[in-house]
Amino acid sequence: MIQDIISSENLTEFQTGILSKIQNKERLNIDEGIELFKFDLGVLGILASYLNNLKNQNKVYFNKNFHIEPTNICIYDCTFCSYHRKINQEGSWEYSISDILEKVEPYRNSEVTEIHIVGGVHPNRDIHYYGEMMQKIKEILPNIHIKAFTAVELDFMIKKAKLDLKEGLIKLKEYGLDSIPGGGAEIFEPEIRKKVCHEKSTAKQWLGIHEAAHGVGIPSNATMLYGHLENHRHRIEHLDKLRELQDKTDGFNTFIPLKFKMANNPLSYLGEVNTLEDLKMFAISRIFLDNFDHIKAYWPMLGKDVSQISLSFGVDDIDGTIDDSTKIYSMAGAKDQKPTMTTKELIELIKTAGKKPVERDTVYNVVKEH
Ligand code: V47
Ligand code: SF4
Repeated sequence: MIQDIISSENLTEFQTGILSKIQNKERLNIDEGIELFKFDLGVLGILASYLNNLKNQNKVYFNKNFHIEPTNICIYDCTFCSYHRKINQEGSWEYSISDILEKVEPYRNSEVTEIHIVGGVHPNRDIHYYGEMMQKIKEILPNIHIKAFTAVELDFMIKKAKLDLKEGLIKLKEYGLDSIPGGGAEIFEPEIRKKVCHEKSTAKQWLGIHEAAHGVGIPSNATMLYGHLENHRHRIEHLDKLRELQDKTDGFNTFIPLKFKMANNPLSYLGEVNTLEDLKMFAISRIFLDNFDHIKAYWPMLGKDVSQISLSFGVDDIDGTIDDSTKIYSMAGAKDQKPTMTTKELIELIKTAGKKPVERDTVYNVVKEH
């Protein structure tokens, strides 16, 4: 198939070399990664599907999960964020532990395997507060996997507790933290990072926290926020740093490209990139990140239709049931204002794309093949 593209397409010598490398499963360098954006979308789809098929065959993963967002009060004010508020500002919330337990209670004895907990960086909440929250959640749901706190939240709460990174992560693990979601990575390039989230943890800190987590047996996810002020080089350099860390630790479960959503934030004037760009981003992530097994399309952000199409562009995971429990994307203008999909709908979405639905747990153990 790749050979057919090489002989039929009007390609430069550089591009033909890239295709040969992909065919021989050789790693692409940064310049080659950037060049991929010039390829036709159909060609990228074929290349990404070829590589995805080698890793995951026809399988598409999903899980049964829900989110808790304990607070949207945040000390930072990232310019892409529609979600954060200051204390007592209209639209802010800060749930107490008992409020949170009330939200968890309905899932007692359910088949949900994961709870995803992220929120703003609240100035007064520390590691012990969140520790108690996790312990009490596990009293209700003893077998649940807690995937919680972006590296930015962790950075703050660990420093606030005056612990070093390793001690803080070990403490959180003792409290019940099982893995770390991918948020807070945004874009690593320092000049753009300054413009979109100038005060919060640097790229080096984000990578250092994930490396330290992997070192103490806490796996994590990785993300990249794209479609704002960055260019293609910044995106590929971001992927390159993730690929480098994955070589070192093998601790990332999945990579999730996050499309910038424009509503109600200071970067609204930028608009949003189109679906073609989204699909290219998914395919290129699959091609460039040769040491990541999974590429996730987060459906509450992309919408159900585009998530389904992304399955032909290297994606093998569409996250979970969610259960209308996240506000990050609805507040930023996502089409689905109350994101929830039943297991039946998720299975249907995957099957109608010609793929095999596989229910997984957070670390990709198979729960059930459908
Ligand atoms: O770090 C915030 C992003 C992230 C906007 O690990 C925005 O399984 C687009 O990381 N437009 C938090 N993106 C969410 C996150 C995540 C989501 C789903 C699954 C996983 C996982 C992790 O949300 C933030 C930021 O990059 N974000 N505002 C916005 N307007
Ligand atoms: Fe706070 Fe996260 Fe929003 Fe930045 S993206 S302002 S850290 S809630």
